[in-house]
Amino acid sequence: MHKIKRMSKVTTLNEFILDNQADFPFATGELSRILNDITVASKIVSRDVRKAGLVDHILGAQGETNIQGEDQQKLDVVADQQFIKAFENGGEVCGIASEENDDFVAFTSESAKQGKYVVLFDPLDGSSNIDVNVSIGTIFSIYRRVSEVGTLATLEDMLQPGTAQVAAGYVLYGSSTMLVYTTGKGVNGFTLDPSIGEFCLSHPNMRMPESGRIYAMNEGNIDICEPGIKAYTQYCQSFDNDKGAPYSGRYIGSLVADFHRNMIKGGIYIYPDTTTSPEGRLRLLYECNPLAFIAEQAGGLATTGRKRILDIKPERLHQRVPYFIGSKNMVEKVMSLLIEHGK
Ligand code: AFP
Repeated sequence: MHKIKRMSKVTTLNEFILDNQADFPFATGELSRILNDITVASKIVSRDVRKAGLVDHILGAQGETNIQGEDQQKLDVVADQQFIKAFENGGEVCGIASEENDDFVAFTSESAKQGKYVVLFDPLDGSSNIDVNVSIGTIFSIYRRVSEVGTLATLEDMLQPGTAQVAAGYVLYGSSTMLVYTTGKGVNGFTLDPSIGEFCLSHPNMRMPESGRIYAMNEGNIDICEPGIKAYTQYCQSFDNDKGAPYSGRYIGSLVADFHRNMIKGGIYIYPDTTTSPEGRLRLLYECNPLAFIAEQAGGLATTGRKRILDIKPERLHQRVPYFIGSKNMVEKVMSLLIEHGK
């Protein structure tokens, strides 16, 4: 007799969000609806990302006019508009700030002014990888507004420290599309099943290994970094490190993809300040804070090399910071070498 193999139950992202709604701070269903809006927008962006090569090589390059005589827009602009539209129509969000736009946007409709949340996001990070078919991602961060409900969103709503985030996540458009998020109760990952168009729970309760043997850094910058960075890369390459053998260097140049790999395998991502970018390269609000929240929730660390990312009080929308994120022991090691070697 054949044994019937029991299939495990598939939990969709929507189901998961509803099941865990009671865990959210201020559980009224609004945050669930924002997460749902993000899900829908990211499915649309995922579809567009999958067509990127066709757009370039068959339908006409982005930024040009396609064969139907329509203007092709760059994918990062398309993604930006897609997310803004989702938030504007959703009714829970009173304003947004995006890496793509110089200024924040306060939604003006009466229903949006009643929204209690703001969302900060990078619609398509790693966009220089689009042309060469390498993974890219969306990163988002959700805060309660600090301004009065019923009014327009303000700059203060946007400039909150990372510790005030109520949810954060990323979507990775890789060999499959994944959405990973936290509401401060652990981290869960969902893979998009293209055949049914649903994100399904594939990585429950994600934990970042405490240590690893992968380091990700643009080493072309090594001579314009402070001496502690060189000391750390030499440590990574040495037989005298904690693993007794050289680590692997892996640098995709797409923060979401480098971070996601390190979340699963253990590792560190480094983007320090350099003499040419004295503040660092990555944006505190759109890239660093959301991933720092996720890293900490998964047992990892995120710092500027000297202090915790989530504690920084932002001064500007597009503020940049040096960034060290990943497995706890690895971030601590590089921080100790930065102190030992000085600026
Ligand atoms: P782009 O979106 O402009 O490609 O920037 C990507 C990014 O913010 C991050 O995802 C990469 O890790 C980092 O910049 C790459 O920077 P370098 O090209 O200087 O290594």
